[in-house]
Amino acid sequence: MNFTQKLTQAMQKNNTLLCVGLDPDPERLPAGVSVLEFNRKIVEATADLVCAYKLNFAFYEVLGNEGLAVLKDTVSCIPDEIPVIGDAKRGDIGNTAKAYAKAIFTNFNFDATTVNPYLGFDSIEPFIQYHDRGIFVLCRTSNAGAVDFQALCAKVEGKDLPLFEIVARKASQWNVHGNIGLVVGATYPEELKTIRHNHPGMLLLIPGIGAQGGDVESTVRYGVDRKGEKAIINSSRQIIYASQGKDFAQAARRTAADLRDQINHFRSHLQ
Ligand code: OMP
Repeated sequence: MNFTQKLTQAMQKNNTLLCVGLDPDPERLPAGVSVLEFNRKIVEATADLVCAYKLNFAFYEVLGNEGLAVLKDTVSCIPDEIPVIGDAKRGDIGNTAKAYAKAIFTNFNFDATTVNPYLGFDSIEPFIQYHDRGIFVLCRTSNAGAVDFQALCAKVEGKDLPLFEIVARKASQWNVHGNIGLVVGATYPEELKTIRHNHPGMLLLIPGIGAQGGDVESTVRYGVDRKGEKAIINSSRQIIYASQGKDFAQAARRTAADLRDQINHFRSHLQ
């Protein structure tokens, strides 16, 4: 089964677009709980509420050698039917990109990853060659600095387009194997609306809900496709730190269930 099939099955089985981000910060974990135990308990408490998990490499790399083992062990403790996104945001020359793709997809066994398109097609191609995996191209990121480059306009075929739209167009053209999606931040609803409108069939990974203040209603209204699908809505800190006490896993479950239900409420009220 390829990434898209696995994702679609998880979305349908759990009736959800929610992705929980496993971005553990040891300073915010309950006393006496290891990073791996924390992740495992969050996964056990939320696996029936999510369509995917996303693990950002930074929170594991910062732990040194042990962190990479925890990253691998966390992937192993996620049920097989739930896709796992390795959020590594790689972007480098082709030869190096080949090693990055192999590490992410074979060493760590992720179903999908995030890539930075700044270096162009040959930096993305080694990832796309893994036809059964998903590749999410950074398009319009959720942070304040997104405007520094992504909003700049350039002329394409006689038309002035913002860089994020040029990235979206290129990613659509590169999507010959059907395994490419776009990362679009929930904190930029107008841009999300434009991207969805121009690329109705594209799978979107949408972070920025919760700690970054993205609005759930506009994220759903503008982010999903006509059938209320094709969007993975990620929230990390809001869910995993819902409580920093012993009840952290139950609190994460309650917050995840609440967010899933809010998302589904707005999905059922699409015009
Ligand atoms: P929270 O803000 O805690 O929900 O975490 C958001 C997660 O999504 C982090 O892992 C970010 O690195 C990631 N992210 C963004 O926040 N904004 C983006 O534009 C892109 C990503 C990403 O690629 O996942």
